[in-house]
Amino acid sequence: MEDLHALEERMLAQIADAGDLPALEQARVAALGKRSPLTQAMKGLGGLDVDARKEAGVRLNRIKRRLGDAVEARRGALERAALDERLATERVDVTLPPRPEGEGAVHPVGQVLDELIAILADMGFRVADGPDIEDDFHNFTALNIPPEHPARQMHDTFYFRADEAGERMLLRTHTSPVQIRHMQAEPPPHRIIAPGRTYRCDYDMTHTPMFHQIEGLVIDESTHMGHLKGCLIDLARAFFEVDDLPVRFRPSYFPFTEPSAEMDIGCSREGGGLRIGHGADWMEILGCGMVHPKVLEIVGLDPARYQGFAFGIGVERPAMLKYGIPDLRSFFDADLRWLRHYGFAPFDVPSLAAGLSA
Ligand code: 2NL
Repeated sequence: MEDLHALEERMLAQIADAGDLPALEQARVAALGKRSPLTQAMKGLGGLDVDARKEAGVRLNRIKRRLGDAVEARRGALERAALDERLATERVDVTLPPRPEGEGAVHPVGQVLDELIAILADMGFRVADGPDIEDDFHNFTALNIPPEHPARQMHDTFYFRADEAGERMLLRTHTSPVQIRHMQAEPPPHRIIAPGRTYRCDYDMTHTPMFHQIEGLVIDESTHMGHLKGCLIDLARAFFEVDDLPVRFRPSYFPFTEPSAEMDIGCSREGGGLRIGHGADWMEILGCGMVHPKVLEIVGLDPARYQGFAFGIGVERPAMLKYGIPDLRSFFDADLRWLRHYGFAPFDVPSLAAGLSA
């Protein structure tokens, strides 16, 4: 067997000479691998008598440890050298122009939703949400809409197939079920808005099967119709940015409010164009009313103690009016040229103050 000392020196020299990581790996295998003289010598220990085995074992293990340490030290040095080399040669040119990045735009529906939410949030409403797929109870029954009501007919509501128990789920026809769920889950007082998608099986010049709505709900022990009017007048004036916007409330009917009303805003239709805020004509923009006692009872509130108002606003029509978009159906064509034309820059929602100051 080669002299152990000479073997160690030879292996250490090979390790120190390794110029890169593959060469170092070769040196490691030669020094410590299965077929290396060192490993072979360790295998031969079994043939020695006890004292000789002990002494040789100690020597061989010491050499093995020193060779292992030398490999790791060399590896560290090579890696550091490689990093220094990269740092010295690679440079980031901070003067290069940025890569062009496609810029998106906010859809007018999203913009108008954000504007309405910002105004209502400033008044103290909180945003609530809920599922698009609803059950009959939350979409109809809880809102005092009886089974024979026309809104329940197949041609208005998108129904899913009935389950084993015979229950048919549906796509919500308004966001009212969000408010029903909120009243069931939380104690009064309530002051929430429910913005979101709604669905009705209808498609023509002025209807799309999916559209957007914001509903609002205020329930406590003293809110009355005066609060409803003040809130909705402020909302319309802030949204359309006309301080003296003429408004009127007309009696109406909804199963879930009593009394019910529709709110119109003043406009003019002279010369084919439509102008909001001035003129002799009226345009309907929302429905509202005092929450029906039956609805309060269904969600477990005592109508002798609690009362309040609710309203529902379609989003697409105010968006068309405010931003001069002529065709409702174009909203959902997913045409990028249309979006580039009518879209908004992100983070550009005027606050209530900005709206009123216009
Ligand atoms: C419309 C009319 C309206 C409501 C929605 C409502 C919700 C609950 C209770 C009572 Cl939980 N009412 N919502 C009330 C009146 C009118 O919407 O024409 N929307 C576009």
